Amino acid sequence: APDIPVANVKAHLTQFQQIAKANGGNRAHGRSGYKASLDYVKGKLDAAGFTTSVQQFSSSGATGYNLIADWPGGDTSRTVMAGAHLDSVTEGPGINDNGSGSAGILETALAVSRAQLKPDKHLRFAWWGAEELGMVGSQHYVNSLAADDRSKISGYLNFDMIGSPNPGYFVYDDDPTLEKVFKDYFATLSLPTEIETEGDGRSDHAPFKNAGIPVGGLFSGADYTKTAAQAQKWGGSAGKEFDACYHASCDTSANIDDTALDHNSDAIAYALWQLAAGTPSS
Ligand code: DTR
Ligand code: CA
Ligand code: ZN
Ligand code: ZN
Ligand code: ZN
Repeated sequence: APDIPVANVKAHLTQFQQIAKANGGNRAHGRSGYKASLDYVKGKLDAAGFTTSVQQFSSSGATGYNLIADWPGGDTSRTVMAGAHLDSVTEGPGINDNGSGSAGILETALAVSRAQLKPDKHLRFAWWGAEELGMVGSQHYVNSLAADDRSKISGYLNFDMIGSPNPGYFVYDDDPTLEKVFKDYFATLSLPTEIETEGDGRSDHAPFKNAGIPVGGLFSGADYTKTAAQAQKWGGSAGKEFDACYHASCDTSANIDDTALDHNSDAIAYALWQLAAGTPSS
C-alpha cells in the first residue's frame, strides 16, 4: 500500500475548517456547512474517477445527505466499504470528530485513484450524514440495502476520530479478521494497540454490525482519560483526556495530532489494499 501523505490529509482538514468558518461555525446536519463539506469531498472524488451518488434522507425536520463513492471495477459481490461521518456537532467545526476520519478515507480514496488500483474486490467509500443525531445516515443506508445486497458487503471499516490531540491507538474488536489487518499494520510500526470498546454501538459501524456485516475500524480516543500506562507506550499526557475538545467549539484544526492522523491514514490504506486484494484466486 502507498504511504498516505499526512500533508494531504491536513489540507482536507483546512478545507473543512474554512467551510465551517464560512457557514456559521459548524458542519452540522441540516446546516449549510454540512452540504458544503459534502460538495467539497464529492468534487475531489468526481475528479479522481469515482462513481459518486448522494443519498437523501430526512431527520429532525431537515434533509440529510450521504455521499457514496464507488471505485469502478472489482467483484461487486465482494464489496469492501470504508466509511466516516462527515457531520459535526453544532458546537464547532468537528475537525477531529469527524473531519479526521472523513479526510483520512478521502485521501485513501485519492491514493486508490493515483495508483489506478485494480482490486479483486469492489471498493466503496461512504461519508455519512447525521451521525451525531444517532447514526441516522448510516442506518438509512443499511435499511435501503436489499437483503441480498447486505451479503455482498464483505466488511465495513469505520473511522470516527483518528487524529485526537492526546492520541491512543485503538482497534475495533468486532471481527477477528478485520481486527488483525490493523494490528498487523501497527506491528510494522512497533506501535502497540488496544481494543476499542467504548464506541460499541456509538458510531456508524453499529447499523452494519446489527445487519450481520463484519465491521472493524480505528479510534484515537475521545473524552476518556489517558492512563500512565497508556502514556508510557503511546506518549502524550497521562491524566488528560484523549480529546479534551470532544463535542466542543475548540475541535478545530489545532485539535489534531499529526502523528496519529498519519499512522491511522496509512493504516486505512494498508487495510484496504490487503482486504480488497482478495484471497489469491485458486
Ligand atoms: N465519535 C463519537 C462517537 C464515539 C465515541 N467513542 C467512540 C469510540 C469509537 C467510535 C466512535 C466513538 C461521536 O461521533 O459522537
Ligand atoms: Ca503517511
Ligand atoms: Zn461526535
Ligand atoms: Zn464521531
Ligand atoms: Zn467493539
